[in-house]
Amino acid sequence: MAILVHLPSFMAVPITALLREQAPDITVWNGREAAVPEEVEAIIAWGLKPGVLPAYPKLRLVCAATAGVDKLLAAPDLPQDMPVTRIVDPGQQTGIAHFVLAMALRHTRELGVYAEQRHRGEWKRHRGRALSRCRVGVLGLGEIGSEVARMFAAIGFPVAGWSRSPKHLPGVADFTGDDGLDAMLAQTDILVCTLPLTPQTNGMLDRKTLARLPQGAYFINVGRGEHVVEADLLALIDEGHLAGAALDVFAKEPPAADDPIWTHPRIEATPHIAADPSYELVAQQCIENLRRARDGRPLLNQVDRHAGY
Ligand code: OXD
Repeated sequence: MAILVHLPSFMAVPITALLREQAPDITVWNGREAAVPEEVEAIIAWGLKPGVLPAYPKLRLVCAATAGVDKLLAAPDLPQDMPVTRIVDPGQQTGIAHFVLAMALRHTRELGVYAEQRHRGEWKRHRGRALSRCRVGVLGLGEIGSEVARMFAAIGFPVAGWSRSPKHLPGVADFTGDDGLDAMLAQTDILVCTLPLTPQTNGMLDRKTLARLPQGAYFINVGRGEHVVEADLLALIDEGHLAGAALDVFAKEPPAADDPIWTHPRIEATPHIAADPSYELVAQQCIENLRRARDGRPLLNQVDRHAGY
C-alpha cells in the first residue's frame, strides 16, 4: 500500500512527514521520481498534468489537498470512475471567513484611504458607513460560504446568499437561480465569491453580471480567479462603478509581472493565503480514505464528479 505526494514542496514536505508519522505501515513517496509506479494506490495532488495518472495502474483514489478540486477534475485522463476526495476543514472555513471579514472591514472603515493619506502626510477624517447599512451578498453557500455568511450576520451586516438550492441559514436571505442572482446583486454592497469553479461558474462574473451591483459596491474573491473576467472587473473599477476589490485568487498564480492587478490602487491583492487546510487533516483523511477504498467502504468527502465539487 503506497501513497504518492504530488504537490508543490511547501505542502509536500510537511504532508509527507505527517503521513509517515500517522501511518508507519504505509509507504509514502514525496515526488514521482522516488515512487514505484506499480505500488501507488493513492495520489495527493493539487493539479495533474496529462500523462501522470496513467503511469499508476493500481491507483484507487485521488485526494485533493485543498477544498477546491477544479484543477484535479480538469485532468483529461482522470478516469470517470476514479474517486476524488476533497478537504473539508472547519478550521480553514473559519480562517477564510476571518480573512473575508478583515477585507470587508478594511473597506467599510476606509483603511485603504487612510493608508494613502498617510503617504501624503494628510490628516483627514471620514465618516465610515454603519455596518447595518452595508449589505453583503455571498456567492456560494457551501461549507466556506456558509461560514462567511454566518460571521457577517453575527456582527450586524445584513446578509444574503446565492446558491443552487436554498440553504435557510439563520439571518441569511436566500437567493437561487438566474433571477435570484440578479435580484441579490442589485442589493449587494459587498459581494463575496466563495463558489467552486465549474463549467457553469467559470467566467460568470463578467461586466454584465458585475454591473448589476449598485454604484460603489466592493468585491472580495476567495473562490477562484477564473470566476471573474479580470478586464471587466478593472474596467468597472476604473469607471467608478465599483469601489474596488480584494482578490486572493487569480486565474494565473502568480499573475504575470505586467498584470495591472499588482499596482492598481483600488485592488488589494494577496497570494492565495485566505486560509490553508490543516496538513494534519489532509494526511489523516488520505490515510483513512485509502483504508476505506481498500475495504470497499464509503469515502469521506468524496467529490460529486457530476456537480464538480
Ligand atoms: C483551495 C484551498 O481550494 O486552499 O484553494 O483549499
